[in-house]
Amino acid sequence: RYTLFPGEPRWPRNRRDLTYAFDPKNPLTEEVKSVFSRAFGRWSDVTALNFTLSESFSTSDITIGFYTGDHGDGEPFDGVLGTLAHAFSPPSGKFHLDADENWVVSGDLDSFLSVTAAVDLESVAVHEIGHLLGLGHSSVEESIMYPTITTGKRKVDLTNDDVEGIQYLY
Ligand code: TQI
Ligand code: ZN
Repeated sequence: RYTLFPGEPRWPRNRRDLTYAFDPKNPLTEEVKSVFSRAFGRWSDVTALNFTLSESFSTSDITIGFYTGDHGDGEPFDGVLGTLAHAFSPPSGKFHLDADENWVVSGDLDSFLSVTAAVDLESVAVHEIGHLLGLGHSSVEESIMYPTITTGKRKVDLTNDDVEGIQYLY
């Protein structure tokens, strides 16, 4: 079953259009940006929420960046594997990814086979966006919010459990 954070934090009712922006300190390719767009789309498909890419990092609801090691929020990254990314509950909007991971963007099987400790970016993004929106971890093994991911595997489809959780909140 899905869980929520203590106090059930969520984005307020009058904020159904949320903006997201990428840290201009690490320029990303259009291909990488499109992975995040798809990941947001999986959640907007099942809620009244809309996510729009903004050019303004300082004023966006959700801010996304890739960082290494200690990046100033008291939760340092740890190199390859271990912590892959973290996101904070509403209304923080902070979504940080460990730049030291071997992120796989295209998602095809060959890229997993040829990359050591490959981590699928879209799978992690869908999970972290769940946290950004207020979902904790789920006990349902197939769910996006289950607290384990297998390296070299892709898990991007919301399960009924994920949908029930997000539709409870929004
Ligand atoms: N990052 C953890 C996570 O997102 C951070 C975390 C630990 C956390 N406990 C939490 C966040 C409680 C919110 C609430 O779960 S991680 C997975 C998964 C991570 C883990 O780098 O370990 C995914 C990132 F679920 F597969 F284990 C992405 Cl998909
Ligand atoms: Zn998690």
